[in-house]
Amino acid sequence: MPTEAEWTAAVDLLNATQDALLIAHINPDADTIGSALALGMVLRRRGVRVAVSFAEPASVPESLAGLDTEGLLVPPSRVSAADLVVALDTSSLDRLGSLAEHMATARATLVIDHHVSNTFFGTHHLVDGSAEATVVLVLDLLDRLGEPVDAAVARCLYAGLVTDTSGFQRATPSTHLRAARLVEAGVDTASLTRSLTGSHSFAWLGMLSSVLGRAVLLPEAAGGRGLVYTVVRNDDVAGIGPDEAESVVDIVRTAREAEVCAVLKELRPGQWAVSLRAVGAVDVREIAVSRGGGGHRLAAGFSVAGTEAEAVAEVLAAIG
Ligand SMILES: [Mn+2]
Repeated sequence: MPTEAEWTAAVDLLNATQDALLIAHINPDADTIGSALALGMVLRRRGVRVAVSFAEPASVPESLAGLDTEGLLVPPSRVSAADLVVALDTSSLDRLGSLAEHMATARATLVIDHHVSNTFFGTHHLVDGSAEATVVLVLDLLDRLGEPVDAAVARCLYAGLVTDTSGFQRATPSTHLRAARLVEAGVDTASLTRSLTGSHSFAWLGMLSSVLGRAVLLPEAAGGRGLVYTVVRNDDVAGIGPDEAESVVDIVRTAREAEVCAVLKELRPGQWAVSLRAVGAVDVREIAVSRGGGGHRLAAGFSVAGTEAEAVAEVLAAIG
């Protein structure tokens, strides 16, 4: 949890800035984009020059595009040096991709994050590994800045909250209370949740059919707790966009016979992103960290290189 001195220092930084660059992590999710846009909207209302960006991929995932109601997102090539750089939901410098260079030239850098693996790579930090989402820290920061939360800001914060808690399954009472505040501020929860996680192109159904058809259950794996895994090949997602594969893991993990779930997604030939999920006792963050990745106890990921068979073998070896 941040100390009072860290909160005060962050508030002082934001009160002093005229020029802020807010950076989300590569392959952005709703927590990092929602955090950056919410803080960006509030700073712009104060007259601060604000840009929000992320290094890759080239465009914002369709499910998140609707959060940028004020046009704050800027492509990385159009980002210029800023007085204050804020990194959101980002555990280490490499997760900023090519935008990491702006951390070196800023007068001050503030890291706002909830990953327990955070490497404290800024000049200032608001890091709480027990927070369910980075948006929780941003909301508390807005309160300390004395800024009201309007409907547009609340929408961005709610987006991070509902996704990082898997639809509030993992939310504490205080997080439910924060969510209630956001709903009171005017979030249309049904339409927002549908655009974030509840709607897909028709072609997504075909992709899902192929990918689920090759799912494998290994009841003896993960120390006898069971593993279910599948592979998303490049041609499975042809024409529907790679971020549409993000939801596969949430379906595969519903298999009752397995406490651990893995989905291998082919980013480009020979390069795989592995998403891990767990219920119960298995700490998938430990598994991911052992292979150079990271995440949280019940949701983590890492990368592997090689053919499909090699990638699967490495994942099976990592899980045990
Ligand atoms: Mn997060």
